[in-house]
Amino acid sequence: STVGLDPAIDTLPASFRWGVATSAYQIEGAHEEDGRGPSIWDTYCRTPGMVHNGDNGDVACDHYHRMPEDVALIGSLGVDTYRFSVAWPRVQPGGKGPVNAPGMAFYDRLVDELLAKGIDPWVTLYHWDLPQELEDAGGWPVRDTAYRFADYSMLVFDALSDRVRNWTTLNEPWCSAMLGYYEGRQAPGRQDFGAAIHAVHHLLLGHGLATQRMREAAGEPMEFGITLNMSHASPATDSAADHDAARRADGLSRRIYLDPLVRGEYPADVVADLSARGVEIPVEPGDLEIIKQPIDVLGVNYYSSSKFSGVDEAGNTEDADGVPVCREVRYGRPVTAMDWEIVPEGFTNLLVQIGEDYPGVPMVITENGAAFDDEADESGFVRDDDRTAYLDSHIAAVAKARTAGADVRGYFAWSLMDNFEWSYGYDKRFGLVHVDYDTQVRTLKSSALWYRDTIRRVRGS
Ligand code: GBH
Repeated sequence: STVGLDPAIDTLPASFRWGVATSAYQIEGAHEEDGRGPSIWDTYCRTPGMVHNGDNGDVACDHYHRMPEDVALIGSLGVDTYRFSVAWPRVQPGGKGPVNAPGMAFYDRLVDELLAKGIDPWVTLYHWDLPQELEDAGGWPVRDTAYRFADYSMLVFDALSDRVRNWTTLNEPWCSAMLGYYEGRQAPGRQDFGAAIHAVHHLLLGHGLATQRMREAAGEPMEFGITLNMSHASPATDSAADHDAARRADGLSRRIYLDPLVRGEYPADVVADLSARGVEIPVEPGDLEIIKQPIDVLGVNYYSSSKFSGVDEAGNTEDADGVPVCREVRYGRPVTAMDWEIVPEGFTNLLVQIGEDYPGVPMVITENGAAFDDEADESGFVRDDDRTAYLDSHIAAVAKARTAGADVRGYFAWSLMDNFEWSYGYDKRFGLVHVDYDTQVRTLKSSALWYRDTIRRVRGS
């Protein structure tokens, strides 16, 4: 490849873990097979106007039927770990009750296939596909959903824990709560700030309950954790208003999760800000002890960073509802196809900041990657130097954070292959592997070859 290798990458240790990641609804398809029930994403996709081009995950990458071929593909990249999610509606079609054996059997086969290829399975229990019946009963804003999640987690744990050692409870609870219940940009598409804050607490409670029960049941040492999407929030200027906006942005996106998880308390400033908006976090006695389970590994998903201002374009510091302004301000950098700015130093700063604020919590990058406007040639090959450059600068950013003291132990590229990019449908491609959605043919992009070579080089093999 003509894209260079940032020399910082050479400081990563040979023991550093390398992987690729996917999630169930984004790749599996087979939406009605083997007793799978509907999830909030099936419903959201069928709601006109919610997903680009009216796309849905009915077929996606047809991974459910092509799993052995896909595991071979993962093997060809030379990674040591594969992060995938289990679809709750396959395991419990209605979100409760006994295991749906044919659905669970798919993950059983997947784990066996991975182990046969020498690839360590890394399970995420929830990547946004809540069984629709649980949403009909109130969804994550309702406390009972946390208990349902713990029950579901134990079904998966019982089936796979003889072979799986890496367990992530939730992927990006911020997205589930804020995009799902406040902004409405993801399933279930509600727009109620109070409901979203209730969802935050019940997601965290579900994480705590599930982790407690799995760890109790584990006969041998395993790694339990949660994955958060985070960015580095900095003030747009040195003004007090902008500093306060950055504090509020960081509070609602990062500290409202990490403080209860690691310290067993919600941040006082965030609680005060919420209460000024008439919203209380529905904490019951004992909840915070349950949420504060030891975290063996914190998953960090990073894509971009922005600055924040406490003043809007018209000079106001409050919006029409009296809510303090928190306006995103761009760095002015090149963007990806998602229109997200490319800010690798925000990644370094974020990881160093987490290491300083929450010492003793090892981290793994569970997602990092980018969508670009790929052009496949007749053979399906994509020469994606832009993606390679993104990966290069961001893996280097991780290496720099390690040098500065952050305890980061591994990196997963998002994503193994092009897939269903939620409300963007199939329009946005994040894969290291190109998928032709007409033929389902997979072709390694040049970024995949670069990633494979980089892993080899760091391992010294
Ligand atoms: C991840 O979410 C998901 O885990 C994964 O399933 C998904 O495919 C992948 O990223 C790519 O999107 O939205 O304009 O305010 C990442 C979600 C992306 C949410 C960045 C916050 C900030 C820019 N995050 N986003 S914007």
